Amino acid sequence: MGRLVVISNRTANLGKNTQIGGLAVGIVDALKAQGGLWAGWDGSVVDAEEAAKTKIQTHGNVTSLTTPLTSEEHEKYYLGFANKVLWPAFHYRLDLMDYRMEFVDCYSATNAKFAEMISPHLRDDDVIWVHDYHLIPMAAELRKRGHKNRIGFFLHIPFPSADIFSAVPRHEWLRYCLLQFDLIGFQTINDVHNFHRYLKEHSDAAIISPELVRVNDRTIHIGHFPIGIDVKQFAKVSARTDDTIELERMRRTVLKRFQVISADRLDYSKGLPHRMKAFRKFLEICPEYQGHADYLQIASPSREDVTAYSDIKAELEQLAGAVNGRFADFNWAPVQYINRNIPREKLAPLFRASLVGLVTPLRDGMNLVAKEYIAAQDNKDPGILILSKFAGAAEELSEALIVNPYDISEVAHALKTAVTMPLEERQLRHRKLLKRVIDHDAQWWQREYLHALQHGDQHSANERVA
Ligand code: GDG
Repeated sequence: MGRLVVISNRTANLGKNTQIGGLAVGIVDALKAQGGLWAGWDGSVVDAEEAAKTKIQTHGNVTSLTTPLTSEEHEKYYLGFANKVLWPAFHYRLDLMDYRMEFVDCYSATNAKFAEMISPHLRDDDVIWVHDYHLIPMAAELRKRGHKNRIGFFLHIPFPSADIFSAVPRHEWLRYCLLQFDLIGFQTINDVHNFHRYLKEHSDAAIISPELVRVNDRTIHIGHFPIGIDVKQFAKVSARTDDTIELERMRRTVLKRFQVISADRLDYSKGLPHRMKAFRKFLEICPEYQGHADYLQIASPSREDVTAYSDIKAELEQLAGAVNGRFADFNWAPVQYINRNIPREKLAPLFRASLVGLVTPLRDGMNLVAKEYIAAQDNKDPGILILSKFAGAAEELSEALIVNPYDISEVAHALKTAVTMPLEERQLRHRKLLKRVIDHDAQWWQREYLHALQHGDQHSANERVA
């Protein structure tokens, strides 16, 4: 078996023993098991001369290969085409798309720069796994440099409907690039269907079966591989701070107070203002809970250089202030809004201590917070997950209270249902949800994907698409 080569926009610091998220956990495990290379941007922005340098670091059998970006690449490739064109469009926000020709040129050139960095390090039997919308042209760039390796792509965000994708400038070129991969992996069955429909309507690719597409002399495998979390690690961290749990139990039973929690990057796709309005509506329709319901919204800063992100931040802050202004009393304020990154070891016990996990993105590839919230509960007195039907996770987590995040009143009523749900029903739902989160964890995800990539002809996961 050859080495595994992972290419992603950002790489995790392999040398640091920090708590890392599900995606990185899955990838690091796979790299360590197989030995290999992880290549990408090192996160810094420097002048042109420095940005041409490659940093190589080796940790055991894994080597990391990173490069900085120039300020032009950062602005046009990363903030520009990736985050002002592809991100909004793939999340159905064509209104926020800000397309400029120089963005796509720089996006293409930066992919070429990464390929140039990686190319001399590749061996013929390496298996290459490329991640996400930043790197759609990567297989095409590597093929140009003569590499015939198996190259797979995994899209972490939704693949939108055919109409939306065809509204992305240069979608024909993006399609050409996608079809240079050997395996295209999506999060959900819905994404796979959207991709098929787009190919049917906008290309002459032959769709042989749900999991096979043929273009000229190439065969491309398609599949869905719902990403998971490191369940054991998350459950361990969440159980660590028993004091928090005891305090919450006391709040629930003695003070009759409970907590509703949300934690997201502050991104317009996550539906934070809609959710805040739903909480306000809940306090209106259930006045008996005024003084008893605490809503904790953790919103970690994200892409603050993009206007759409600063706009959503201002809107959320205004709303949180307005809800508190209207309902707060001398000894209670309904909304606690934190616009900072909270350490992972604090996040997990907070999930565990909250009666409701409110996860209502307007669109999301998967949403790991939904799975983390379930993993953090203990079955003696588990909380309830309210989940958007537009999160990829809703395909798997059907025992959550599934809501339309645009319908403020529906979400408010789901909050009421959640806080009045009998213990036995909460336990039953939690047992079923936890099983699914455990069955499809981060390790399962990487194994399924890599199996399909390495043995393109007998990929078990793709058979589920039928
Ligand atoms: C993309 C796709 C897909 C959040 N706040 C804090 C914090 N978090 C952690 C969560 C979770 C992660 O960040 C967020 O993951 P999501 O899946 O919810 O969302 P994206 O960042 O948009 O990720 C998404 C994912 O890729 C994987 O394929 O699921 O659909 O959009 O782990 O816990 N972590 C810490 N402090 C915070 O304040 N430490």
